[in-house]
Amino acid sequence: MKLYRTSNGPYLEKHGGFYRVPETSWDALVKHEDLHAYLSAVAEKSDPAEDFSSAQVLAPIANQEVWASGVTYYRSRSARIEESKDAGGGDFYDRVYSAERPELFFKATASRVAGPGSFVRIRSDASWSVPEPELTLLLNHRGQIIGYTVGNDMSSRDIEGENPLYLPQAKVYDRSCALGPCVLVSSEALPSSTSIQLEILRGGKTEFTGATTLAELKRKPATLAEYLFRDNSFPNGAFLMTGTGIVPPDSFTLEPGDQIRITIEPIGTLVNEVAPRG
Ligand code: DO4
Ligand code: MG
Repeated sequence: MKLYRTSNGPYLEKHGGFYRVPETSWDALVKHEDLHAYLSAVAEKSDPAEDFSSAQVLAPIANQEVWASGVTYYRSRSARIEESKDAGGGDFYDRVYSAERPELFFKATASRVAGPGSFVRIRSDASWSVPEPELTLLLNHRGQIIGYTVGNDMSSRDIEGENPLYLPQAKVYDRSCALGPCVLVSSEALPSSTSIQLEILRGGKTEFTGATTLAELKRKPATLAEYLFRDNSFPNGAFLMTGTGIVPPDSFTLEPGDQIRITIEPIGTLVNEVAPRG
């Protein structure tokens, strides 16, 4: 069951049919006692809506904060060690990969998040920018996983590599995060065979492709969520990105006009374009 936030309000997709959701407050949906049961009842009691295609699909976020996990895949650990070796930061990444406590960092508020089909940005003062395709958890105010979406943790690798303390600047800026196209509403863990695919198109041609699976994710999503909610409350719930396992080669940097396509079945494909400079 998939939940979309659109310019016409929320829609539910079930067995190929789209249904309007009577509860129009996204925060209230995230806070619902049992979202899955509520949406199942909506699909059973209502007729499919014909007007979904006329609605603009928006990022599935209202007053939730977005947080992110770091160095949860071996590929990410190796890339960070390489990029920060001149700054003497490499050891930190190795240590956090093996430590019990995960790396969690603040990523975005809703105003910084790009929805499906809209622009993401690269920083004007960065020279090495990449997308990070990440399975993203939707957590309710109790810290329970109530769904999954596709996330892009846009990152400035030169700024991050210059000094690990620059991480917030490398990670948090306008349109540095994309979420969508929907929330797969489920509290079940996704199978380890779940694949995450990244394709970057430049001038309509494939410039980079990469793939991984959740089998490569070192930490359990539920453990990441548990750490985020330790002594930290989220009255409207939160999104938690689970880290990247796909890193383009060091020679690659994003350019304005690049199209970024991230697919996680069974959620869908999140497509964004890099905004023109300025
Ligand atoms: O430690 C820096 C950030 C790592 C990250 O964003 C990732 O592994 O996905
Ligand atoms: Mg990341």
